[in-house]
Amino acid sequence: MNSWKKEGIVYEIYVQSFNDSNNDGIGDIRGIIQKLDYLKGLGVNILWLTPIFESPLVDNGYDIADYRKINPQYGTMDDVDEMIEKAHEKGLKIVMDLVVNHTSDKHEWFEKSKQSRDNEYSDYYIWRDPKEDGSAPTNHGSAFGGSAWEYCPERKQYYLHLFAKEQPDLNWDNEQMRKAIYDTMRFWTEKGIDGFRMDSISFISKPKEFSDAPVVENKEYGAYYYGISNGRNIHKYLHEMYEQVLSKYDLITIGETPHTDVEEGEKYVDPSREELDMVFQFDHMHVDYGEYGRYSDVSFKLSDLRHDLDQWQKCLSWNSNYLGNHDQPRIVSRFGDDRKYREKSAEMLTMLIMFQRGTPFIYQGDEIGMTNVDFKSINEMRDLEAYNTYERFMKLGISKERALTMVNRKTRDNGRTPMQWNSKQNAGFSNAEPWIEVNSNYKEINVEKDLENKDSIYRFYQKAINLRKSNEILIDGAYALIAADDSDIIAFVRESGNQKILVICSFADKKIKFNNPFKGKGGKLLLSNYETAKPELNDVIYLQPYEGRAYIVG
Ligand code: ISL
Ligand code: CA
Repeated sequence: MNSWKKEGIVYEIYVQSFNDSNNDGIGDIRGIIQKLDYLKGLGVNILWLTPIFESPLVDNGYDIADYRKINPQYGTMDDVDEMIEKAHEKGLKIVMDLVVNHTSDKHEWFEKSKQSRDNEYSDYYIWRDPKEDGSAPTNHGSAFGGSAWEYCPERKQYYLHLFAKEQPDLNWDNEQMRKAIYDTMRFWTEKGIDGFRMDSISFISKPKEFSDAPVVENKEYGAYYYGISNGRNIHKYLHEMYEQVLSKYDLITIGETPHTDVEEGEKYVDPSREELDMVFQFDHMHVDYGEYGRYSDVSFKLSDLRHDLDQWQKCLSWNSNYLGNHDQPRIVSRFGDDRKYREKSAEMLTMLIMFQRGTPFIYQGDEIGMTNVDFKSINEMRDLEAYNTYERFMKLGISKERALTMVNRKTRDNGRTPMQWNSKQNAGFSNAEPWIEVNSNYKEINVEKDLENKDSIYRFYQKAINLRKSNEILIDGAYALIAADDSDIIAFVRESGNQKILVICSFADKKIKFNNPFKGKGGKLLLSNYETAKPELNDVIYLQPYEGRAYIVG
């Protein structure tokens, strides 16, 4: 992998919630252009934008109707060209979201495909005959709720949609369709973008014959990914994509691979196989699943989080290190403490992301410690997944109160509220009413405040980012977990040549003791989120609540 990819620090921009330049309540491309200096100042060097393409926005743009057109609510193609140019002038790379597991049902391909069984596009999607009784071909549920099959009267067949019914799945076994996707990728690459984040890529290769999935307790349907995740031709198609497109340019590629284990994960990123640079794994996103799956009132166990992260650190040639994104709750609320120790825990968490081995990913707003929202009712939420889940909970007879608690904790809307720029109207995001309400804590938590304070979370992120960028051991050094059984700590060592860096992250809300495994060797403090941390490395270390420390050992 090229050095810029290994040294890169990625910042994810959720476009509609980042910055609104024309005051219509929706973030846009010119809004990003206005903030490029802010992003450069933070120290990140790769920007990943969630989808900005033509879309009816059933799933906030992950339902694309035209891969080569910009959704007017975000701006124009000229704006995009200008953004790419200005970003490059400032040394920032641009990564686009490639959503090719499915399109929108308003995409021209689907509109034609659904018309008949024998036109040029008939085979671009996954069509199957009904069962004899007219019901859906299998019991697969969609990720967002309901069946994954939708009946189409024109063809008298069902089509598959792993997500919303407005997101029909593409048929990757169709060569013409694959070529059309590769053409689209070339189109964007010729425009000068620097990489792709590939949405739901582990789902693109479907089985020839679908079969019913086992149905577990509390579920009406079988799992949406059953027999689908990492399907029979997945690696063949990604290698083909590599040969036809990726190998011809200097691009960074990040595959989103839900329901993928380490063995399968390594296949995507093993450089000799020529597929992708890195993947987003999901094991550590499952640590707080409950009896109804993702939406739960269960808290994570540190031992699970440590185990899952460690597995991927140990087994993959290269990782993408993330704790949150636009599909997840806020990291400080989920893995830290968003009240008393909000600042300290937000800082400790970034040390974990920055100093493990792999490319670090920051989600917008995490650099100021933005928190989950206390939604008072389901009507304040915007995400279709939240609505569908709440409805499912009602059907299951769960109390309204508990249903709201579970959806509140996990709704993707937690991460989607507008970026909090300052303490003025709508947090400085827009003069108009935003498409989703601003978190009510914006007067306390905002960029302006953090920029004025030399001890802020933002300033700490800058320090951690600078260390990650300038330190060869942190970039490419080997990784090894230590203190694997500690009840409060994730600690590990990075090593290169005869130099080591010891990283200790405390998840305790109290003061705790830690025995230095490198007794008597001495060491020098590289970073801590507490001023009380001593510059030298002692044999016994006392950590403050949510303290993170890094030492150069030896
Ligand atoms: O938990 C999940 C769904 O409930 C995930 O496993 C999901 O499959 C995964 O996060 C896929 O997400 C991506 O594709 C979706 C889109 O809604 C998300 O925003 C995107 O990140 C469909 O395009
Ligand atoms: Ca706007």
